[in-house]
Amino acid sequence: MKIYFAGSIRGGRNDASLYREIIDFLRNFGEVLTEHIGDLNLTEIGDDGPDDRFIHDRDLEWLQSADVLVAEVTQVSMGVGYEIGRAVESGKKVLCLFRPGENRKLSAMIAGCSKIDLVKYQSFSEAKTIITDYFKRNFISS
Ligand code: 6K6
Repeated sequence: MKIYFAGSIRGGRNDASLYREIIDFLRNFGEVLTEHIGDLNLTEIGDDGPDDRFIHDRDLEWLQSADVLVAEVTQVSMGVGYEIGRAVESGKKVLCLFRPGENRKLSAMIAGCSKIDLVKYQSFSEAKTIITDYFKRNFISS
């Protein structure tokens, strides 16, 4: 099972430690291709890595090879939105995790897409339950 985790980078790193926790938990279900998204040293401005064309092409290759995209969509990110759209177009399974809050409204293009499984939550412990149920329902036959 290959899992592509998507979370904001240039959109803002406020949730980076939550991404780390989710990635660590996702490892119980398969190989997470995008562990770097939970790297607390990765900042939105860091640009000492590979160039943007390389990042885009490499990440899309990983996305195409994945069985499922799990996206944390609370922190608005163009890159995450783009990855979700590409995954939906490719017929991939997509789970989006969103923490509702004051002044936080999810884009209608994610909230309104019937091909996306969208689950609202508040805590990491709730996220763990949601992820476990999702993988059991979709990938683990009883
Ligand atoms: C690093 C530091 C600043 O910018 C970078 C770019 N490096 C990236 N490395 C790996 N994946 C990336 C990078 N930039 C964007 N992505 C992909 O888009 C990831 O898979 C994330 O899920 C998503 C984040 O998009 P933005 O728009 O928030 O950057």
